[in-house]
Amino acid sequence: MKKLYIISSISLLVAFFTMCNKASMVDESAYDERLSGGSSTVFDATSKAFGHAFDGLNNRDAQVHELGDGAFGQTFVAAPALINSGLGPVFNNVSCISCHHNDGKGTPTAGFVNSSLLFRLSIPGTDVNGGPLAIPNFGGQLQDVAIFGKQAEVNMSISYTDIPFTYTSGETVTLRKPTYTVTNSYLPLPANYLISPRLAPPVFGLGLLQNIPEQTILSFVDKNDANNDGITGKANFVYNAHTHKTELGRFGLKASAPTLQIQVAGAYNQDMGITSYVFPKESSFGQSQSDNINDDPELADSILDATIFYTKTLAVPARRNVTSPYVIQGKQLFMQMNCSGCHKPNLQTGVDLNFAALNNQRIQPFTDLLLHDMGNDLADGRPDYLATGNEWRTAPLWGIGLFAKTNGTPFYLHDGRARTIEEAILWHGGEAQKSKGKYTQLSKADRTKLISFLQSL
Ligand code: HEC
Ligand code: HEC
Ligand SMILES: [Ca+2]
Ligand SMILES: [Ca+2]
Ligand SMILES: [Ca+2]
Repeated sequence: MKKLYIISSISLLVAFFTMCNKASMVDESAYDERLSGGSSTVFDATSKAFGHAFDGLNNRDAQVHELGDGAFGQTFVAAPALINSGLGPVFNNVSCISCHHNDGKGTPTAGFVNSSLLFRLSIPGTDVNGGPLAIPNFGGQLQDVAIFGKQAEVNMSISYTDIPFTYTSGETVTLRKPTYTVTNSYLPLPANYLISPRLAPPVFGLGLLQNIPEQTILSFVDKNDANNDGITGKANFVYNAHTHKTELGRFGLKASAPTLQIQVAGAYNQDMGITSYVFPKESSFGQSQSDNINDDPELADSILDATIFYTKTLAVPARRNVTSPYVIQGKQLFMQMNCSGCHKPNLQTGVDLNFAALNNQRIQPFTDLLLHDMGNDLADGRPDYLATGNEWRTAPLWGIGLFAKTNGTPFYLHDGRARTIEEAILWHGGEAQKSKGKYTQLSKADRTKLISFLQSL
């Protein structure tokens, strides 16, 4: 019954959109705040909340999604093998799911089976396409695991330094700052190498983010800070190795992947050592340990396409407790402190006549998909196309209240240094300094309301 009611109010909304086609003209009273992912939002708040396909996929699409779901969970092994062959020779992990736990965020360990933290690598300068400059014999990513008989490029270890923080109201929090140590490098690394730690983010809702019109994202850029709120924002423009064009970057923690196709094929290639029609060369091609033979792609085209389709068609979980007074007041604080200057609550997707679930949807991703300078404390010091060493893509906040469910122990920020949402906010700086400053001056009661709101996402 509940579902029927939601569906009928959605069709009303859809009719409304088609009439006026402007998000700003939506009748707020007809809008259900729980529907973070539009009409295909799923009502599941368990550990499986991020793993559902859109409602109403036709039979064929539902089958392709299933196939992609299977592929996402497959463990690859070294060649020769009958199935899932071709792992490595060097890699970071053996399957998509072993980094994206329950289709959610990863765990920041280095060198262990469940490690979801990887390190991008380069030296200062740019390549012919404006991207990071790869290092001979290492490429653009450090693979810290190898198949039998080969050497991992390096071993990584992490240590944390505690940093105490005290609120205006007196309470204290302990933050932890990571330091990374590279050991057992299989060949010497150049002295000026740069690394960027990246923890696996969730993979749901990405078809919706891919369908946000480019003009919408670009309209958020405020290069000279005309409205004087301290926030500028920058779009990343990156090379698409498949179309051979420069395109708007949307995916990855520095928005350096233009499409899900590039992101997913890149993950197979770099994270697992699996070649495909998009990236037919091994990530280690040209390196001293590689056989440097360009074999046929290790992954069938249909499996790559199904995995891409899977990440495009994972639905977004609904918000919870939206009518709680605490949550409502927390949302007001979020808006008042201008967290929403970057974490945009409402966006409208473009036209996609093939997928009703993606077509003209009002969604609440809480991101602008732009890069922002987040200050020196969060900086990795490594540029990535137009992203500087201080810049990160605004993390979408939808689903953030479910990380503890999907991951057991939740971790936040690009490297998982934050163990709580509170710690994540306290690391904000740079363009977010004004918002962070306001947050630190809140009373304890107001901070609790803000966190209740974030936990409802
Ligand atoms: C070693 C861990 C690891 C493995 C294995 C891995 N990923 Fe990822 N994934 C990441 C990290 C880290 C990022 C962020 C990358 C960046 O910032 O460039 C990411 C990003 C993504 C994104 C973009 C999400 C966003 O919000 O922009 C998608 C989609 C994705 N991965 C899909 C996959 C698929 C499909 C596979 C299997 C073929 C896979 N990943 C395997 C760690 C991993
Ligand atoms: C200037 C833009 C900006 C503003 C303003 C901003 N944020 Fe963020 N936020 C980001 C970026 C960028 C990240 C990702 C940073 C990283 O991973 O290192 C982020 C990450 C987060 C995360 C962690 C998400 C995750 O999945 O790990 C939370 C929680 C968060 N912000 C909440 C807030 C709150 C609450 C406020 C207001 C007090 C706020 N942010 C203001 C840009 C902003
Ligand atoms: Ca391989
Ligand atoms: Ca490498
Ligand atoms: Ca501004």
